[in-house]
Amino acid sequence: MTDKTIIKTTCPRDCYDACGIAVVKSADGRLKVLGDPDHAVSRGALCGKCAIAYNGAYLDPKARLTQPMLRTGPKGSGQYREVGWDEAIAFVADGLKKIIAESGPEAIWHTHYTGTCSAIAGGFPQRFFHRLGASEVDPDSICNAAGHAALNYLYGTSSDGFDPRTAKDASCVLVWGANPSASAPHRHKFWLTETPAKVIVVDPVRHDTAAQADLHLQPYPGSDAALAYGLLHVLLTENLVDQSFIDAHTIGWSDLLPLIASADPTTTEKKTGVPAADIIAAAKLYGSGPALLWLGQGLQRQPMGGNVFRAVGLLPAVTGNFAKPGAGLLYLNGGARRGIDGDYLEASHLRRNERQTVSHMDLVALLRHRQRARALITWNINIAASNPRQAELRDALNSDGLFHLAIDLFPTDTVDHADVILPASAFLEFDDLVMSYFDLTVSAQVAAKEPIGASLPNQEIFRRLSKAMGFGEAELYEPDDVILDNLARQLGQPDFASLKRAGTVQRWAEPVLQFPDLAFSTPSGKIELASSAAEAAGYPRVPQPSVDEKPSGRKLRLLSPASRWLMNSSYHNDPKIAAKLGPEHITLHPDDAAARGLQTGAKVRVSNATASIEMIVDVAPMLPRGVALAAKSRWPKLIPGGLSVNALNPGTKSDMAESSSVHGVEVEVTAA
Ligand SMILES: Nc1nc2c(c(=O)[nH]1)N[C@H]1C(S)=C(S)[C@@H](COP(=O)(O)OP(=O)(O)OC[C@H]3O[C@@H](n4cnc5c(=O)[nH]c(N)nc54)[C@H](O)[C@@H]3O)O[C@H]1N2
Ligand SMILES: Nc1nc2c(c(=O)[nH]1)N[C@H]1C(S)=C(S)[C@@H](COP(=O)(O)OP(=O)(O)OC[C@H]3O[C@@H](n4cnc5c(=O)[nH]c(N)nc54)[C@H](O)[C@@H]3O)O[C@H]1N2
Ligand code: SF4
Ligand SMILES: [Mo]
Repeated sequence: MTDKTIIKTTCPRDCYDACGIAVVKSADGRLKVLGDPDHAVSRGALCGKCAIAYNGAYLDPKARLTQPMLRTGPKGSGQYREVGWDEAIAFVADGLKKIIAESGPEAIWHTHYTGTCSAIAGGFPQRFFHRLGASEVDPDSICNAAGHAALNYLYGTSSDGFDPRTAKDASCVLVWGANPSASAPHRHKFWLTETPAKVIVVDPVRHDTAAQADLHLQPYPGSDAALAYGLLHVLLTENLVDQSFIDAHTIGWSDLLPLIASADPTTTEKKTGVPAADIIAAAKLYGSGPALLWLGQGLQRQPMGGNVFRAVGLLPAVTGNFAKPGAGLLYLNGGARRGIDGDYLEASHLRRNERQTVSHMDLVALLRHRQRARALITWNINIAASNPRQAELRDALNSDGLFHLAIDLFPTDTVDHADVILPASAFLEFDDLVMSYFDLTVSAQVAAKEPIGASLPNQEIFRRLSKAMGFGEAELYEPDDVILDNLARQLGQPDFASLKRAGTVQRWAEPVLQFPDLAFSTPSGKIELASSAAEAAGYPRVPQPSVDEKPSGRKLRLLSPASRWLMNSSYHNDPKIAAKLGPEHITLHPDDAAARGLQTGAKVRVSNATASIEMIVDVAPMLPRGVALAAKSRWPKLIPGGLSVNALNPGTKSDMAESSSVHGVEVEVTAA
């Protein structure tokens, strides 16, 4: 077939999978974006959502932002005029210079997350913000900061996970508080089915991965620390702990013993709702040989998420599950695990002032404080859909006197409030480099088409802004091809061209062990089961076998994890995705539905002190009583009431790192 060319690239979404993509280009220029049949992860099929969106909204100039725009009407009115890049960039630079002169660069805030996880489009813009001296909304506080903080107390790192290839050597894989069937579909379909290991899932929801597992424990949300202690109790009484490993490589074991002693299976069943027999079975399976623990991000999005992570994170330590094949734990595998120099990518040496940060949980308060926040730059993020306190955030974004620049692919709810809108190019339109946060791979992102309209990749937008600001540092103008070659070399490749030819490479030819030399970057150099650093920061020395208080009265605990048809809020604007989603649904346990006289299909009001929205009921016995399930982050403006599930989130901080506790939201559900 000579009339078709195939370009191979990589999906850079915030997803465990990092699928290989084959873009088939016809002679007339039409594109088909498909899963690469030769790629070890995607094996010929993208997930359902990307298969639709990459052939739909992503390629559609009517759906995408294609021209820079300046606001002409009141904030939120949607009135803009198209301008050229020079005018838009000059307007932004003038605005920022004025603010710097009057209030200093700290009054300029930016917020970004993982719209694209590719290295340059995700990392290079930081060079501009460092040079500017801007303040930053702490990125991880919307997602996984509590888990990072907790694992750092325990292991001194949170981003050096197991090598997934080692699953062939494991006798047990324990998936705790993740839902790969939605959030990592190819791990659900292949990785978890191809390992010879027994699979245990711990999740309040009986999702597809839980249903497929050998054993599913279904605790009440927020009771996992107690459940972890229940497992520790059985491991100890069954002689399945590794005492010589504990003695050599951990500190604080004796502090744990009284807590473990009290956590017998019967007590733990009462605290968590998990049958004692299942607790015993799970501990025996986990203790039966080399075991992998996958700590989900959903698990720590809880009021006591840090404590939960410290408690569940004890399991591999007391069973000696490190430095051998088939053993380890994984939260995320960061770029540094592969040798990427983040300081080079982000040029952190350009910063001259101390970086100010706030948690996403405090964003509404920040934006109401006109002295502290005079400008907001949003890029790679859709706060108006993803953040807590949705209605108040919308008002705060609409307030006069806040200078707002939004950079996105699409006209999101966040973009709607901006003074200046700049169109970003999508990953199909430029070269970059992608690192899965699951596998220890490195992949090329390869341009398959021209940028849509006048759009530019993030990095080029920030180069132009640097120039307009009059910044002289060469780092701000380093071209993509030079950066890509430098990054490729850091990752053990001769250059980017060879990575492009290879597509995806394993960073290390053979599966690597986790903590191979059993050295830990904690204060003691050992695994800190008990942590003085945690204690000094106001936490208990050892994680506590505590459970969250259950909601009072008729309130339910609402979980709103990843939807299989959305990537966070992304793709809701694709009409085919919107049709798959239908109206917002809430799933109830049959007893909770009956107690409210509700049946599947009923329209309900879901409310709390923060908001009240309408949803449609599904009744299914897939949850513990007292728990309700919705899905995260639709675009508010695409919902009849103009508010999505995050309107209900009061933005309460978790116990560590001022992080999101979105799975701790409580609601009342009544017939509408
Ligand atoms: N209820 C509830 N809410 C949640 C969660 C939950 O579990 N429940 N999870 C939270 C979590 S884990 C996260 S990480 C956050 C995520 O929340 P967000 O970071 O807001 O994620 P997205 O909604 O995907 O928004 C990313 C935006 O980046 C844009 N984008 C994509 N590529 C590019 C690019 O190359 N350049 C630019 N400039 N823009 C680009 C996309 O179009 C999209 O609008 O949501 C949080 N919200
Ligand atoms: N399709 C799709 N994939 C995604 C995303 C998406 O939005 N859509 N988002 C991406 C992002 S940004 C992230 S951070 C990851 C997140 O992906 P995951 O790590 O899978 O996290 P969540 O989807 O928030 O929640 C996972 C599970 O945690 C469970 N959970 C909630 N509370 C508790 C608890 O107290 N105890 C236990 N044991 N389990 C609990 C939920 O029931 C849910 O099944 O997924 C990424 N992949
Ligand atoms: S979002 Fe995840 S599953 Fe879907 S194509 Fe991208 S990497 Fe694959
Ligand atoms: Mo996330």
